[in-house]
Amino acid sequence: MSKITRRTALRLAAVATVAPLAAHMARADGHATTHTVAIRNFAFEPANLTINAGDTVQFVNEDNAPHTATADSGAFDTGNLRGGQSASLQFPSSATFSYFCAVHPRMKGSITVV
Ligand SMILES: [Cu+2]
Repeated sequence: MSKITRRTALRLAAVATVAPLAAHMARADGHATTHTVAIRNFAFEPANLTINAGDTVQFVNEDNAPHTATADSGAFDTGNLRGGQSASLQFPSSATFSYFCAVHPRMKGSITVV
């Protein structure tokens, strides 16, 4: 084996080592999940939810009455969800959100993103 050939072989070995790591990282990103918050009997269920950054929360209105999930801070708002409608929101980074229903402000919930 010449020196050049040996160096090329080492470089190929390094690439082969990096590739599986990259694949593993891609899988780790794929762990983001979707959580469901049911809006049922004029309440959010669960009312308090903790999720990981990157996860998605799907609000599903199971009532006949319209509801919203509206952040106190204005950071998000599903808008009016009629019975049977849903809205999905992704939460990319750590934060805590208190939210309420704009139609029935006594309906309250929170999402903690860790
Ligand atoms: Cu409501």
